[in-house]
Amino acid sequence: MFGKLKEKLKNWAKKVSEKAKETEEVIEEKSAEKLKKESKKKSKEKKKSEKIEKELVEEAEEKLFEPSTKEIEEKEEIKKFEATKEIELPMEYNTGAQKFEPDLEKLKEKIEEKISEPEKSKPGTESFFKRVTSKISKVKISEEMFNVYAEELEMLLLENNVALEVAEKVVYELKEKVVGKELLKKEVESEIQEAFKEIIRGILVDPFDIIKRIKEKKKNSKDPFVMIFCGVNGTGKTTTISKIASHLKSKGISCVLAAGDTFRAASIEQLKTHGEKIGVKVIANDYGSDPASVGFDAIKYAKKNLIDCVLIDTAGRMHTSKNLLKEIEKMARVCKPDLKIFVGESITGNDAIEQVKTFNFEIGIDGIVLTKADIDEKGGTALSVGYVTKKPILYLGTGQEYDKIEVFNKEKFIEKLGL
Ligand SMILES: Nc1nc2c(ncn2[C@@H]2O[C@H](COP(=O)(O)OP(=O)(O)OP(=O)(O)O)[C@@H](O)[C@H]2O)c(=O)[nH]1
Ligand SMILES: [Mg+2]
Repeated sequence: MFGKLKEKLKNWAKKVSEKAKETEEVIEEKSAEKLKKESKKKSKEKKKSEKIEKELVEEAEEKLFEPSTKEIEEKEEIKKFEATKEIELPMEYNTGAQKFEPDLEKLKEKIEEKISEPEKSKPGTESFFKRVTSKISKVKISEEMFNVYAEELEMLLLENNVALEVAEKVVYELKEKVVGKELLKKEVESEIQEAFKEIIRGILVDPFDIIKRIKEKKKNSKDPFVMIFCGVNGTGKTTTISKIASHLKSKGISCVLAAGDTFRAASIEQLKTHGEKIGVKVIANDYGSDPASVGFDAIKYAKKNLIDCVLIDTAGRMHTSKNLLKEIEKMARVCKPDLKIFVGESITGNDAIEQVKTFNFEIGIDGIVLTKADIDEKGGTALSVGYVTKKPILYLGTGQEYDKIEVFNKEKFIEKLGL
């Protein structure tokens, strides 16, 4: 399920992360190289200026008390004074006086030695290269680099049934999240995946709990909870109704099914067969009769028999057929359903997006069931169908059997995408 999108997103994140590492390494190495060169140049300049300074001092010593040398001399004196503090006083034995006396010659030598020692690196400067090296393990994804791969990302999303507006949103938000951000090298790929996760979380609409809604209605009213299912031909409406009724029954919620497809041959028998198999009553009328009245009859039956929930089947209709859309709008007016649920196929891609948009525009849907997710390799429809309508996916159909239905869960979906 959804394997293609999962694989493609993973590969893309890996590729971008590898590229980011490569590119940034070169940049950092370059800058390290540059810094080394600069530092060499500076130390050369420093040595040169020290040499000049020394010459100046010597010159100044020759020109004693000249005002121009005064400062240099003072500095030199301070240096000497500081050096004497660190030097142990050398002693020599004066045989004449028969005692040890300070060896002034040696002291002078030692002072000279001390002050000509190279200056120790100041705090902050010694960790400089260390800082550069630590920077090497961090990378930044540049805007230019991201743009190169953005088109590829958009294409792979579109190829995997993600609607254009959703693909554009993913690319835009990912750019906002990763471009220019300093990332640890080893974390680039996971950071991209984390960003994907967050974006997808924002795109998917939070589903509501149908069972909770049914129970709430039951608490406050004697009327049953009514759901009407619509969609184009063959998407799995009848099968989904049976699956949901079976699921509700297992949760202690009683149901009745309304055979509202009075148009397609054998549709009534099909629903009756399902009803028998799951042990749920089916209300039906003749073929060609008004589907709204079948729904109405089923609601009446539920009220009379204190049944919690009515699920109304409808004939498949193309989203391009205005007349048939009017018919379902009439059914909605008569039956006043608590939920109008669109049933679409996960595998249909962009067509499913167009269908759901039209049904939503014409009758205002409340939620979506995406069927055949078990045979959907791509996964993009599930990502987009809610976003374009701002309505939640409530269930995923994952097979032909009655138990092959999953309550839609955002986090599980993200997990299925391998993120
Ligand atoms: N693999 C798979 N097949 C499904 C799923 N849901 C439904 N089907 C199959 O899809 C086919 C059509 O299902 P129906 O329930 O008759 O579809 P429908 O929307 O009621 O069709 P019409 O009434 O003709 O518009 C059947 O063969 C179902 O078994 C699903 O989640 N996974
Ligand atoms: Mg049907």
